[in-house]
Amino acid sequence: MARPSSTAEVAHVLRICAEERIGVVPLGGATGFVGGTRAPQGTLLLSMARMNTIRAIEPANGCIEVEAGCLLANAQAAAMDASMSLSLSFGAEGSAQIGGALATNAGGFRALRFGSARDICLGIEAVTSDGAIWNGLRKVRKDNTGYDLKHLLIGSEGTLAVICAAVLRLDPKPVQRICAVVALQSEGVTIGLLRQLQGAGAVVSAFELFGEGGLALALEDGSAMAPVNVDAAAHALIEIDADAGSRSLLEATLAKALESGIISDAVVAQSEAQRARFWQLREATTDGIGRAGWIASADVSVPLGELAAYLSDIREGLKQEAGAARFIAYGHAGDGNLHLNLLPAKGETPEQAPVGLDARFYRLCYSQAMRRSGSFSAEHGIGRTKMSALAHYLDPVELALMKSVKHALDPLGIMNPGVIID
Ligand code: 2HG
Ligand code: ZN
Repeated sequence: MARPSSTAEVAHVLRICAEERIGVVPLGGATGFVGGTRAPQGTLLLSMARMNTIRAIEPANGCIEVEAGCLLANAQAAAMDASMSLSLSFGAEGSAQIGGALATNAGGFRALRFGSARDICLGIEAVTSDGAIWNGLRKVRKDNTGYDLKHLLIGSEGTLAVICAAVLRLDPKPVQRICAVVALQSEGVTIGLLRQLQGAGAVVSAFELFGEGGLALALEDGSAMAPVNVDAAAHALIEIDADAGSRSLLEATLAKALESGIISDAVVAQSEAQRARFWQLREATTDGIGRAGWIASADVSVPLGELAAYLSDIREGLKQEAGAARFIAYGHAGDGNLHLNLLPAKGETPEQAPVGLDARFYRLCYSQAMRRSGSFSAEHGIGRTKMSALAHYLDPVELALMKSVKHALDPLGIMNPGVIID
């Protein structure tokens, strides 16, 4: 493992690796889900952990410049101290690094309003596969100077170059964040409720779905209490970025939704502590999945208008397949991204699942998402685990273009070999 402390040192390492034809696996916080930092025998792990400096925080320019190894949570805290907000947020933010978040184009909880990692990145500094340093640390919103190469590197999972530093956009800190948990009449009303809130003028920054059984799973370890009736068909966590009048606007819209029967219960957090507890429920769902162990875990996105039909098609398809296995759909429904998990029946382990059930589950989830102009890999990336799906589902012209890009930027094939494209 190499642990460089500067961009110049990264460049030095890359030059040696190019000369010696040694594969390089850039390593951030290793919080991904697709094996992108698993280093094959004979490759060099390039830990970015020592490059963790916040180089500059510039509220006037609305940006922060950080090194790749800086923890996302530390960059967020620095932004807060400057009365600004770094809008990228996800469960692993306490151990994920900025470089990895950009390399994987992380999504998370606020993509609905602010987009994914690429949408808040203004500039990057990177080292190419032959060890050249590219200074692209621009600080402006508008920049049409030819091909936007930073967007090529963002989401490339370390297969094209090493991101060493970045300029990220800061947004004004919201006056207040108001969070609610609601019990939904069905999974099918999810997007209707989101549209009602937006239509009433609420600035919705997060809209997380707990599909059938999702909230119950979060509560299974007994460490939290349900704020609303847990037996409802589905639940949602909603957060709005608020000004003075926003609370009553949210409450009035939820009251209307109660009247019409779209929701059967709603609780709006009355304190920061209660808001934090609501978010803990969201995290507890992911923890519950980890505890149960999964047979298969898909990360798809579909156009919002298709979300209800998509879920009901998947449930229908699973009726013949899944037997006693539990299906939990949850996640960032407000931006169309769902985490679909197939868990073993209670008291069983994933290994006891029928042979081939995982492959059939993926085929169902992926083909239905693609058929609806969605994505079979929404926010977790391709890594090592979804390469065959990429080869199968991607438009062949798109795949060929990707191969050309890979070859152009990494002709020796030393950048994170075996990830995304062979
Ligand atoms: C989350 O949103 C993560 O909590 C993990 O993206 C989702 O695969 C999962 O269960
Ligand atoms: Zn997620």
